[in-house]
Amino acid sequence: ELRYPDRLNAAAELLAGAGPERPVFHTPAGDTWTYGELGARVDRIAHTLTTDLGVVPGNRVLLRGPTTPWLAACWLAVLKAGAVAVTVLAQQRPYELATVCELARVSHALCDVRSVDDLVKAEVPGLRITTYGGDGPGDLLRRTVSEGPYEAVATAADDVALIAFTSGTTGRPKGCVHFHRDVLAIADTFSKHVLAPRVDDVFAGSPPLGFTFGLGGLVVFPMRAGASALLLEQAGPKQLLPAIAAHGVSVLFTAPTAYRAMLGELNGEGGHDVSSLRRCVSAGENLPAATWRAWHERTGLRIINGIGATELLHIFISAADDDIRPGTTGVPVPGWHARVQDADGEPVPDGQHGLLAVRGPVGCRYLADPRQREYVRGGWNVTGDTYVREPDGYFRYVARADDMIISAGYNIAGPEVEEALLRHPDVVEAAVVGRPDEARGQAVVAHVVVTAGAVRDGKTLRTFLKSELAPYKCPREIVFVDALPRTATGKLQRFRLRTPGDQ
Ligand code: 3SK
Repeated sequence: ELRYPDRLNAAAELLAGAGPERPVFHTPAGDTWTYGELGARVDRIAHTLTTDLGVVPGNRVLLRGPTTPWLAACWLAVLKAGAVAVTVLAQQRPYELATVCELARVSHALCDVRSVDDLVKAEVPGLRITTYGGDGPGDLLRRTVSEGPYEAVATAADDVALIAFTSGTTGRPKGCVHFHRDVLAIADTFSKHVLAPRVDDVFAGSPPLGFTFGLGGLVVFPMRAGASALLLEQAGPKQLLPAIAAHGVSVLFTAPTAYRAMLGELNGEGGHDVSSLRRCVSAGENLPAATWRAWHERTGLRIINGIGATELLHIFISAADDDIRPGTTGVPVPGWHARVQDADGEPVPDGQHGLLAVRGPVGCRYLADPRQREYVRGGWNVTGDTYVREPDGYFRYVARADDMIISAGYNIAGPEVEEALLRHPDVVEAAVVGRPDEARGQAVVAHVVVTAGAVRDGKTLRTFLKSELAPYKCPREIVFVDALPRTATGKLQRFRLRTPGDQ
């Protein structure tokens, strides 16, 4: 069982992870920040927050920007000042940002100057926005009036540190509330026992810091181990592969789609040196055994598959080294318990499909949302995934139990895309589903009914959606239909839309 002192500030703990001369962050341009430099910058930002911007413990501060050391420094400073970091993805659009700010009652924002336009357009009443420069502190430090060390606010271990947003199945984003102790618990369970990081490890990967997969893998885990991370603003397979060789990356975090794309590159003419890698983590969607085998054959590396959730902050089922069984997710991470149960919460026998239920050091706490009652049942977190526990105790993924679309590692709620479509004056009905897609796992497909006489123009609708939604949520295909398939009682039959030509 994990035990933490009653007073615990996660940022102060992470900053104390290594001596001041040790490297903590690297950039693709070749800059390196040491723990000492990071600590000094975090202190200056924390001074700015409290002295200049009037932030007090408990205030919610939105963080927005591409993955850079400055974004990580802002996150640490918010926690060090006892405030609550509210994280969003850099691609989120004004409507989505306004919703998040309203739900989390955000008072301040620290925003990369390159991502500020949409936040301004969100027109959040009373929001105080401070920008930092793309590759420097910008306004953030120019405003600083106090210098010198900043004493971390003596937060309680179960004071709120982070509200991480995830798309809900009904389209209304859900804020997942996490404590200071939760931030350390993900490092002291999955990272410590499965990754077993070393001080000279260099972490890198594709998930952004606005996604807890990335926040854990690129900031919390390396810092808890006194190691370092390469922070990449552009982290597609084409950028990851050369960066691995150039920076000696040893621990890689990405999604199955990226492993498949990297295999394509590795098997192509250019070739890349990936010999520095010793750990490869895959999460965000199910990792097919074929991808695992192809990667192993090409690189000799055994991918660490894992299932995590924003609700539970990071990975809770996984396996390491020789314990890895391709085609399964693994076993509960030390500190976690898992079982497969039926809709009434009764455990089902091994070998049978059911709902995955887990409990451990981090629990789901939705911010003022009745969906809490569906996720946490009888003390178990019911993740919405259908799983089988094999007789040898390994957990095997079957499917999502609800209508979430998982495309290229992103969780997308069909109803959220439908809501955006319905904001277009010509759209009368919309149904958005995920269709099997070789490259992405699933592709977002929208079925749309337009008003009589309106032009069936997919291009116009797509342009409209781009201003309403993050690009990864925008449908790959828009199908115009006369009517949506419904039951006699008027309920939408989504399953009939998932196979092309079935509607
Ligand atoms: O949502 C996920 O799939 C996930 C995976 C790993 C770690 C964290 C998260 C949220």
